Formats: sequence, C-alpha cells, structure tokens
Amino acid sequence: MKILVTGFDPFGGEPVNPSIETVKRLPDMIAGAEIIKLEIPTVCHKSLKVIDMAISQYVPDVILSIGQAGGRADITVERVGINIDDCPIPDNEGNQIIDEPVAEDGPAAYFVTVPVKAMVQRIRSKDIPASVSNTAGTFVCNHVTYGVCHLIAEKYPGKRSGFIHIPYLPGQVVNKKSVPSMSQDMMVEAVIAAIEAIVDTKEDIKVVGGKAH
Ligand code: PCA
Repeated sequence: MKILVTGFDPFGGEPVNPSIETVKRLPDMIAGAEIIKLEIPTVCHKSLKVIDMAISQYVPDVILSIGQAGGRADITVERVGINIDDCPIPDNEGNQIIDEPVAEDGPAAYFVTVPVKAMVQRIRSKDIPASVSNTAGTFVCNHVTYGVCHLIAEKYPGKRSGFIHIPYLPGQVVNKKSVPSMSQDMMVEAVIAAIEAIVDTKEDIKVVGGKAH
C-alpha cells in the first residue's frame, strides 16, 4: 500500500505549521505501507492542484491530509468535507473566497473514506487525546477534505482519502492565553497510529464517537 500524506505551509501569521512539521518527521514506512510526504500551500484551489499532480505522479492508494486547527485541544479525525469555501481570513495568496463552492458541479458533501472511528481509537490507545470531528471548517482544510474526495470521485476511482486536524505546538501558544497545545512527538505518534489503523482496518468499527452539539 502507498499513502500520500500532505501537510500545509504556515499561514495566518504563524511562523510554523505543525502539520508539515509532523509530516516531515514520519518514517518512510508505516505498518508495511510506503509513505510519500508532500507539502501543500495554504491556498484554496492551488492546494488541490498540487495534490492532483502528486496523485498522478506517485499513484497512492490513500491520500491523508493533515492540517493545523489552532485552539482545538485534541487530535481530530474529520468525518466530512462540505462543498463551500467561506474563508475567515485570506489564504496565503491573499484570496478570501466567500460563499463559493469548492467544486461547481459537486455534491453538497462527501464523507471521507478512511476508518475515522478506528483511527481515533488507535490514537487513544497510545494515551493521546483524539476524537471524531464533524466539521473541518470552511477554510483551506475543508477545501482539501472535500476537494480530494471530489478528485477521487471524478478522476481516481477506488482511492481513499481522509483528513486529520492537529492542535498548535507548545511554542505557538507561549503568548496566547489559555490556548491548548500538543508536543511535536505526540503529534507524530498520533499520525503514525492513525496510519496503522488505515492500513489494517477492513471495515470501520461501530463505537460511540458522535456529539450532541
Ligand atoms: N489549517 C487551516 C488551513 C491550513 C491549515 O493547516 C484550516 O484548518 O483550514
């Protein structure tokens, strides 16, 4: 199995983005799967173009994208991407798309096709806090969550994709009051655990992971 793992460049005035820092630190093989690492720009449509090129170049079986969710306290495995760009801040090329679809001709939403519950369970088994998330937001991370599902539906049938949001690194919150963070080593261990679950889960497990609100 071959897995393309993507991470974003820094955005929003932050000097680093833990997502690409985590991707860079992954081993080249996880649970027998070959890991291809890719940096993508925090730019709405360009991020998907870079992923599309990498899919045709490396022909991975799974595309797993990682993004920073500053303010979240745990590792969140995203369940769904929605067909809307409603950017709260400009992306790294200064574009702030408001209320436009990611894909003109696409459905309202796609569920990811990696086993989200098994991934969360595996991360927690390493004593790392993790949960299922039902929104990747409406910025570039949702654009990629939705957009990779749409690419697969239109152009790369049979491939699977998913998205994991990770918190800030401790160094990013030194001057932010009461904002949660997670160590770099823990984030790497969490993504490795999630990838192991992707490799060896045939059908997702049915365990509680939903939320009342
Ligand atoms: N996080 C942003 C975009 C890039 C990233 O790492 C997001 O959550 O949309």
